[in-house]
Amino acid sequence: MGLFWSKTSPPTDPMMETDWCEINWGQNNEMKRSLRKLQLKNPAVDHLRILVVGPVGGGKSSFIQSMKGIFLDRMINTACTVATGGKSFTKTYTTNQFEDERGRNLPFVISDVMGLENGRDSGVQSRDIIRALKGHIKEGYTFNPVMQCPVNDNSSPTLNDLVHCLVFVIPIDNSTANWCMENDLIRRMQNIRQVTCDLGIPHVVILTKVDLACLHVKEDIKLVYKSQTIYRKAQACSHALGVPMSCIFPVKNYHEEKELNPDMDAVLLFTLTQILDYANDFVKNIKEPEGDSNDSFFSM
Ligand SMILES: Nc1nc2c(ncn2[C@@H]2O[C@H](COP(=O)(O)OP(=O)(O)O)[C@@H](O)[C@H]2O)c(=O)[nH]1
Ligand SMILES: [Mg+2]
Repeated sequence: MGLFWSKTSPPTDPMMETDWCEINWGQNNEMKRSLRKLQLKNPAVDHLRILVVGPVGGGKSSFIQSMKGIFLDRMINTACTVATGGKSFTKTYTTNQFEDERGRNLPFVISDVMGLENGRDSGVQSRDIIRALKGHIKEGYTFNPVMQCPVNDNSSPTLNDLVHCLVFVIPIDNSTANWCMENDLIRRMQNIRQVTCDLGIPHVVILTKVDLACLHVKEDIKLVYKSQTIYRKAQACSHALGVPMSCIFPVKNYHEEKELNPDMDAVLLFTLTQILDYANDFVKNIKEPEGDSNDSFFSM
């Protein structure tokens, strides 16, 4: 385990012969339309809830902001939401809603938490993430790295408060990844994944900063599923976290661009479509608890 990125090849590796995943380029409007009209598979659920977790500076907020921009069909200002230093900019449990360019709400939300950090007394505590998964953390709760969220913060969560798909956001550029992927952080993510598995909540991994990991991809995002460098990092991540390759999605977030790029949008929209499909499959089988136990949501 440990610094599993450091053994990776230089960023100018040759391309693979075939893509390890096919993206339908040029279908952005169709993908956006399907997501807007997504039929939720459980009538008691108003929206699918996605939770993003991962190391501070990994690109969680940038992923959310990129999605907002894509659906609004314009760039949005991220100066107050995206981190520039090593500390987490996001301190509260924040749920992001999405609307399209005509102001219509989309049938999903993405919740953002404080980033994971190395060391016991910094970053979000794993137990708080587990509480968030079960819907026990209220909107606006301010995370405290040295104190867990009180047990009764939200003692009677509804189906809409539960997390329907967990997304680990992991940067794969060498400079951030080397300190992000310390044993301590990997272990914490493995623990969170184990609880997610126990609860039956689907989860995926998004690999960010692919442009910094591979020069070819920086020049042409369409090569993202052809780059050997990115494929190997995805495999390393799959082994470290125990998540199958089919659930690992490399993306490039908007970070320095001044206008939208249809190929970047295609990769991001493809990824979101998969995540929401998993979330929608999950809600199909969940019911309101009958007794007092909040965990009975998960006894299917
Ligand atoms: N080059 C590049 N930079 C990115 C990408 N995603 C995020 N960033 C940058 O990484 C930094 C941290 O991002 P942020 O979204 O705040 O991370 P968070 O702490 O996980 O929410 C910011 O400076 C972003 O602009 C990406 O895909 N490529
Ligand atoms: Mg953030």
